[in-house]
Formats: sequence, structure tokens, C-alpha cells
Amino acid sequence: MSQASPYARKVRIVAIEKHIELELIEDSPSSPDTHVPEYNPLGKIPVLIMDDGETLYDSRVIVEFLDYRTPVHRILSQDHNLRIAARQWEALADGVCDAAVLELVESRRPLEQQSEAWKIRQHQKVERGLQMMSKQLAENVWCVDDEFGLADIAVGCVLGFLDLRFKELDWRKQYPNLGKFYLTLMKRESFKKTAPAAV
Ligand SMILES: N[C@@H](CCC(=O)N[C@@H](CS)C(=O)NCC(=O)O)C(=O)O
Repeated sequence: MSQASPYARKVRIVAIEKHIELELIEDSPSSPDTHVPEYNPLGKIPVLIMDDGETLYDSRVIVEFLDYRTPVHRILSQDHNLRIAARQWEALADGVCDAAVLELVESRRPLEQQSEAWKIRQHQKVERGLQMMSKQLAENVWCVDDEFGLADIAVGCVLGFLDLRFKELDWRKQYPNLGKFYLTLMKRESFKKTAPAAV
């Protein structure tokens, strides 16, 4: 995992909320000497390496696995409709992360190789995603059924990632309800302990 990865943060938060201890191994998948592809053919983090050497990826599979390992503080409802609602939130939040990462990677290429159209396309996904999150959250405390769960964790992770890598976006100004929501999340130990440090 990497401290800055929003997907790895999602898994770490779920583990903390559920009191499951994980040994964290840091590995940057973009570094030439990365070991990630030995555990995940897609070369992406997070990967969960189990005691028997079996591996699980991606973050969505890992959080489901962790949630079913212990009934302590379930983050996914047993109710089908609520579960689908949470998964939809997660898909939206992760999709915003995916687009933000693609935009970031493109903007780090040599200027003459960058595609402005590609960056705009990704950025629009980020903007539309934020708009949808704000609209769906409205003035509710939590994303689904007035209960803290996976949807809130996923949204919190993307907001934290935007703070880290897209400071200029100023999403709090545009969407005060998301700002209030993130403040509530940041009161939790799991969010405090996993807050990404600027690198
Ligand atoms: N859908 C995956 C996304 C994971 C992902 O894209 N992780 C990034 C780090 S933030 C990564 O490993 N990128 C390396 C690469 O794409 O080669 C998940 O939820 O785990």
C-alpha cells in the first residue's frame, strides 16, 4: 500500500473500524523495483496478502472480505437495497478517484506529450462526480440510511485525496455540505489515523 492511495486508505479505515489488525507493507507500484505485480497482476494497490499467501484485490473485494470476517461494526448492510445503494456510492467515489488519478498522471508527463482534451475529460468526471455526491448527500449526516458505513468511507477517501492532490479545486466552497460531511468524518479515529500526509 501507499500512504497517499485513497483506495488503500479505504481498506485501512475499514480495518480500523472493525478492529482488524493489518500489517502494512508500503510499496509504490510506480517505482521500478516494486513487488506489487507479484501479488496483483494488475500492478495496483491495495493488495491483501493472507497468512496462507493467497492474495485479494482490489479495494472493493478486500473491504467486503474484511466486513464478513467479523460482525463487529458492519460497514455493509445485510439489506439488499441498502447494500446496492452503498456500492453505488462507492462506485461513484472510486470513479472520481480513478479520473483524478488519470488527470494527475497526465499532468505529470512532459508538457509537449500531454493531451489537454484527455485532462479535461477526466476533470469533468471529477466535477460531475462531486456534484452528484453533494446532491445525493444533501443535508443528511451519512450517505445511506442515516448510518455510517462503506459509502461514507469511500466518499471521505476521495475528498481527502482531492485535498492532497487537487488543492486548487476548493470543493468545500462549491459544496459546503461535503465540507461539513468531511469534518464529521475527520472526528473518527479511523480517519484521523489514516489522514494522508503531503508528499
Ligand atoms: N480499483 C482499484 C484501483 C486501485 C488503484 O488504481 N491504485 C493505484 C494507487 S492509488 C495504483 O496502484 N496505481 C498503479 C497503476 O495503475 O499502475 C482498487 O479499488 O483497488
